[in-house]
Amino acid sequence: MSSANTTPPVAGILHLGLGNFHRAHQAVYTRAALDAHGGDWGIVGVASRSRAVVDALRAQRLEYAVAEISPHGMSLSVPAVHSDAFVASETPERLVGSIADPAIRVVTLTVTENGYSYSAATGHLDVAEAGIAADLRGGLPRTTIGGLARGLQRRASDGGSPVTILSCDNLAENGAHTERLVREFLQLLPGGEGDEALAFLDQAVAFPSSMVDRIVPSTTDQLRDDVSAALGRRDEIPVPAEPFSMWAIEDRFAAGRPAWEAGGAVFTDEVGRYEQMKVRLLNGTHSLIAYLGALSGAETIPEAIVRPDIEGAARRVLANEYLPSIQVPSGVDIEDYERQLFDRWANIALRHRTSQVGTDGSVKLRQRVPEPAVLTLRAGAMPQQIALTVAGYLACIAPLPGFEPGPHARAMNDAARPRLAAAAATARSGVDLARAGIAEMQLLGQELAEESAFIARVGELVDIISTHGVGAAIRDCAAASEKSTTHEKELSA
Ligand code: CS2
Repeated sequence: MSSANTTPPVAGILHLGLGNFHRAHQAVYTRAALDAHGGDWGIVGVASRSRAVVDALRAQRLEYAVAEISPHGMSLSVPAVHSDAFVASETPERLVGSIADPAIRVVTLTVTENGYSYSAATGHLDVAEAGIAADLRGGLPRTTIGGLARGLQRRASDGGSPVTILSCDNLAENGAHTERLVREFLQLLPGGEGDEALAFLDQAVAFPSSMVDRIVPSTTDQLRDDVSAALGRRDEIPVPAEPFSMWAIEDRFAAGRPAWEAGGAVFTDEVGRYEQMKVRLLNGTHSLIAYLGALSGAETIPEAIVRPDIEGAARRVLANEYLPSIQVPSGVDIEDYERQLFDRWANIALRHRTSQVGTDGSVKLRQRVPEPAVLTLRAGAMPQQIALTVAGYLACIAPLPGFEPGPHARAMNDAARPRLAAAAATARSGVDLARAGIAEMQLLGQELAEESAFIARVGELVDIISTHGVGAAIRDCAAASEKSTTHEKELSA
């Protein structure tokens, strides 16, 4: 076990989103950077609302363990990189002040796809969201984007020292996306109030993109007990994580950065390619496994992927629908990458729950599904397995009357659930439900909203799942994919 010395490092990073992912990913790379090169790169961790992690961190001298879990066992490390922690909703003033603090040179974010307050339909800032509307009216910010904008306004007027805002969430072009939302917020402020900050952004603020990857489940009581026993002291907030970890970052920092490469991070101009590869191949396929798995009664991803029908669907979506939509980053052996994905999903010791991956599908699918689906449609084929993923999502979140999706689907949280459930309650068939989610609510963006054949196929699959079960829908899609591959082969023969 590696354990750092106990003096908290001096802070240079403010991190928004103190969840498990940050603590098993960026914190570990930062420990490696500090060990290799030193520097004032301690992290002030900010939780948006919950006190749980902040209280525990403070009670544990700002330390916790990362438990790397594989079928071969568990190994522990203690990153000890946090220099303080607080809750943004309790002290929004401190959030604004910290973003403005010149000692902070990098602000990192893991606030999930859900934390960016943007509209799935347009990709722009969702001004109808209550938090954004309130933040635009003034006062202390409640949203991440509002907080960033207000903090950057303060920083601009306090001397404007350069800073980098680094998104580490599973969003396409997450740097540009974050910058666009912050700018939109500032542009919407009345009377040119945001102008000074906008000029500051032009000159001294960088928003590089990054691709992050590590499967990090939720913490269980069992893990708390196991880790505490191994450490010989109580740890209330250990984080379980798979052995695999990857971080690809665009090297565009306004005021320096930690030597994260010491932990294996890759600095590259091809972050866009890494993001697409990861968000589609890993996350897109993950969603399919989660929804089909939950509907099949699987509590965890490994229990789902050992089912031959789900593994088959996962292999087909990956090879036929996601892979053709990406450009592989140079130096990545894609066959090896794919092999690793299946090994990672099969990590039975990790107990990654289908309900965790299935949560927030309304914002996650928007990132994973539309472009590959549209590309397949443009090439003249129906993206069968993507349609199946979306049908699985709808069947889990908004089951048609009389259909019981099971406890793992019921455990998925999703902000779109009430609206989708209302549509399901009056739907005459799956197509009505698919139309409500894809065309009316535009959960998958504007382009797919107009693809009536895709919507019809999703609806048909919802009906098959509801009347004959998820296995029948998987077989139906497998047969349809088989037919179109044979047809393609005949055409090219
Ligand atoms: C998962 C991701 O919950 C999900 O939607 O697909 O959290 C996934 O485990 C990580 O992105 C892996 O890096």
